[in-house]
Amino acid sequence: MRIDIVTIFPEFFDVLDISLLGKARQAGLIDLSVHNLRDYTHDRHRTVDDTPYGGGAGMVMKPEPWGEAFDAILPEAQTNGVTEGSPLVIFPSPAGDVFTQKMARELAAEPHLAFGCGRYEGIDQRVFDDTATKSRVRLVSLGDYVLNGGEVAVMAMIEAIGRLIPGVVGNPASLVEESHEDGLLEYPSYTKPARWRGRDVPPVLMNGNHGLIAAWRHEQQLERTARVRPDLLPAANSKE
Ligand code: 6GU
Repeated sequence: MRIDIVTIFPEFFDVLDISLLGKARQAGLIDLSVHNLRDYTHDRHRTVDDTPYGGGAGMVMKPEPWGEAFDAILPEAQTNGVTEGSPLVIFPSPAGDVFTQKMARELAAEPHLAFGCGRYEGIDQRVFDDTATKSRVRLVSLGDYVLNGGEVAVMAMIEAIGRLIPGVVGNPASLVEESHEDGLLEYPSYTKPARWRGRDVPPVLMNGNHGLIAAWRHEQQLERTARVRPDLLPAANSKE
């Protein structure tokens, strides 16, 4: 998968050199490029923002650097326009569709994602409208709270998407058994020692009966989900 990120803080993404995603990049499974939005400005101060038309607090990101950045990064979108195969451009925004494991799975199947990280009070609306004439565009939110900019949101999305790309996670079975993959929260896990600070590992996990263990784990998942996230239960019952 190819991933492009446009940001005024390219250093934010230095951590993508390490850990699982760093290995995936070295292995050629993820081709990731980070672009500095200020490289697409032409004034001495490399200005990316200005005051809002109509007034109001804060600054708005100017359209011109964004337009030039996407023209440079998405040449195929420039020529072909919006097609099935055009790159998917994602703008992190509290005004977007909420990011879920289901969305992560859909995005992991895309050959080319481009992320535009906004800062300040937002990006001039015409950037979304213009980009949408050349490529598929989606606004995506992490949830109902406010971040200062899209960088941390994009980092979270890339981590969730990247680990679903075939080959990135060494043991694909570990993807199946985690929270949200079956619509339920994960069951509790234990390792050695069998007794720690007076607490025993549940005996069912020690008896080698895999049917009983699976049933206990499923029960734990249901109990935990009902207690912590009852909103997930109807979706889990009507599984895709
Ligand atoms: Cl995707 N961006 C920003 N700036 N704030 C957010 C968000 C995204 N998701 C939740 N809050």
